[in-house]
Amino acid sequence: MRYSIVLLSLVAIIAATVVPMISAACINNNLVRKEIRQLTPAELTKYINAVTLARRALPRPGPTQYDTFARIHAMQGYFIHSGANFLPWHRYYLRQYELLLQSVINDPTLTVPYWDWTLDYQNPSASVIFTDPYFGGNGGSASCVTNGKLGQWRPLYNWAGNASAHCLKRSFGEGMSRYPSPATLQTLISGSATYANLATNIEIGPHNLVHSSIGGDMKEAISPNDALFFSHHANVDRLWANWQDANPTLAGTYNGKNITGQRVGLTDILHGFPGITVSKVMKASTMGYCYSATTASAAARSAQTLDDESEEPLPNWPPVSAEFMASKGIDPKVQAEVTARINNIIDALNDANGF
Ligand SMILES: [Cu+2]
Repeated sequence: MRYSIVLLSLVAIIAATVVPMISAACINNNLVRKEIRQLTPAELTKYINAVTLARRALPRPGPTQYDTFARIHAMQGYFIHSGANFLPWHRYYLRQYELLLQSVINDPTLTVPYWDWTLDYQNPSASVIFTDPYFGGNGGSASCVTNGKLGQWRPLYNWAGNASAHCLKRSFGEGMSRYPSPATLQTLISGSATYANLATNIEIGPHNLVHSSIGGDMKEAISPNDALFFSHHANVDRLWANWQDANPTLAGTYNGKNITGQRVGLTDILHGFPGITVSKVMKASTMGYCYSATTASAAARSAQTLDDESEEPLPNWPPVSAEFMASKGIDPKVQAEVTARINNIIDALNDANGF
């Protein structure tokens, strides 16, 4: 009897130590990344202040911290897209941004809020995200964004990473009408049987769609010029973390190819981050953060008119433009193969769902 109690406690201890290793769920002391509409007014203010501070001119001449950080993405642009390393690279990059913001406001509890764009799928351009308290709206004359606490900003670098100060630009496109519903996205994610499938499904599907539909800086290699980038990518990262949670046996797997054609492995170094291997970013929990569940977001839901009864058919993702590919140095042949695959997947999902 006594023995079995000890055994039971041992099992409990093992379970308690093992579970966090495979889960990004919010347990232990992980910092919680919330949906941006779940932030309290004080939390939103803190986040905006941090971004504003990272964008302020420094006492020394030269770029702001924010500009420099955005340029990292432009410089690595070719290597970190259209391949398996897309998810780990952006996970690490996003975490470094979070640490940067923490440092400028001297608050290690700050987290980057994610933007769950599926909550806005019925009319993304009318989302509260694009209003003054958040990121500001569509660009006007010359595509310049003129409102919003995070929208009024003159980034320093252009798509090539050269100094070329300009207004922050957005130019909403027709892709705005094709954001996936929560159910559609869920089907896409849960239908991804391998890591390689998942990475492609997320990147070529909704990830590219959100970037290209917002347009302007967001559709260039210098997309982090727009603070929306980080909340968009927090959501992308959340999809990977959720998939890892839902598939414990696949959570530690990393496979597929990079854009260069190279087969990937856990010991690969993340481009531009010497010494940082993919294995170091496989678990959100060991990186110190986790994601809140969107379903807990009463505010987000109440701001929308979600109707679970009338699901829209699965969208056809728009093709990536030649201009977009050129700006990323993407080989159109490789892109065509990937696009064909995603279309097949979408078609198969449509069939399976009777649309
Ligand atoms: Cu990117």
